[in-house]
Amino acid sequence: MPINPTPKKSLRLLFVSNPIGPLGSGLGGGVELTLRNIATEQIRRGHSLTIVATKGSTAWGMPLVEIAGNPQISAQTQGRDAPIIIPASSVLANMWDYARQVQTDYDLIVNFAYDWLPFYLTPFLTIPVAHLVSMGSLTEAMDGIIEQVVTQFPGTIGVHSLAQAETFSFANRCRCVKNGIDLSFYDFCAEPAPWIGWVGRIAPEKGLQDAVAASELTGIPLKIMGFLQDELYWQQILQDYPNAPVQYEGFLSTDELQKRLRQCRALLMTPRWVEAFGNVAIEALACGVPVIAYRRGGPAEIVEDGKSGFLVEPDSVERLVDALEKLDTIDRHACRQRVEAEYSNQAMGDRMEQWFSDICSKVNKL
Ligand code: HBI
Repeated sequence: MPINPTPKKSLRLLFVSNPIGPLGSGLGGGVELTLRNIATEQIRRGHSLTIVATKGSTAWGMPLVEIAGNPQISAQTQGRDAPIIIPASSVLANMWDYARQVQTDYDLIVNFAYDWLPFYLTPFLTIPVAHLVSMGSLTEAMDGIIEQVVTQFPGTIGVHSLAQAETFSFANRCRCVKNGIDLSFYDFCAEPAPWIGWVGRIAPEKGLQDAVAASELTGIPLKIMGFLQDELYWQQILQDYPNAPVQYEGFLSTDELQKRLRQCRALLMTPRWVEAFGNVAIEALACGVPVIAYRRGGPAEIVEDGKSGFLVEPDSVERLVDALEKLDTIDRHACRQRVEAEYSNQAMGDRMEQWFSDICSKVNKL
C-alpha cells in the first residue's frame, strides 16, 4: 500500500511588498514580477495569502491590503555608508505596523523589501519572517542588519543567485531560491525579427550604453523596454550614440513585453553591478530568445554559454559584438527548455514552498 505523502500543511502567508512604489507601476523593479509569480503559485498550491503593498497597487486579483505613506529612497542610489533614512509618514513603517497588528492570523510573513526596518523588527514579531533579499550588498547598514537576522534566525534569508549571496560575508548562510516565471505568459518564437532587445530599469547600474554601442557598431536595431528611471542617463546615451538604431518602447506589461521580446534575435544583458538574478533573462529564454550577457551576477548562472546564449567578458562591447555574430549557432528550443527545467513557476514554487515550510517547522521544533 503506497504511503500517502504527508500532505503539506496549508500555510497562511502574509506577503509584504517593497516600499518604493505601487505594485504594477514598475517602480518596484523585478520584485513586482517576483512577488506576483510566487503569490500566484502558492495560492494555486492551496496556501492562503494576503499581499500588503503601497496604496494604488494592483495585486492581479489576489487579496490585497493597500497602505498609504511616503516611499523609501531607492537603496541602490545610496552610498555604502548611507545612514538609515525613513521619511515622515513612512509607508514602510505603516506596512510593518499593519503586519504586527495582524500577525496572529498568519503562519509566516514574507518580506520583499530591501530596507533596514523589516529586518530590525523581525525579533519583535511573534511569527517567523522569510526575507527574500532582492539585491546584492549595497550598504554597511543593510549588510549588518541582514547578518543579525541570519544569525538569530538561521535559514530565513533567501537570495536569487550564488553570485548575489557571495556579495555578503554570510554567503554560505543564505538560501538560494533562484526565481521563476509563469511560462503560460510567454509564447515561443522560432523565427525572430531582425532586431535585438534590452530590457530593464534604465539606470546606470544596468549598463544600457554598452548595448546601444553594440547596436551602433553592428547596425542591428535595438528595442529598449523598461522603466525609464534616470532621464539624464538616458539623454546622455542618446548624445553619445547619435547613430545607433535604437527604439525606446516604454515600460510594458508582461504581455506587451513578451510580444516584442519573443521576436528578438537575442537579448543583451549588460549589468554594471552584480545583478541578483535577472528576471529578464528567463523571460527571454522562455520565448526562445538567446541571452548574451556579461559573465557577472545572476545571469551567469542562468545562461549556459554556447547553449542558451553566450556569457562574455564583462564591460566589453567588442565581446558583445563577437557573440552577436555567433547567434545562428544557438537552438532557440534549447532556450525554452532551460526555463522549463529550472525556472518555471512550478520549479520555483517547489523551492519556495519547501523554504516556507522549513522555516515554519523550525519554529515548531523550538
Ligand atoms: N530600494 N529602499 C529600497 N527598497 C527596495 O525594496 C528596493 C529598492 N530599490 C530597488 C528595488 N527594491 C527593486 O527594484 C529590486 O527588484 C531590485
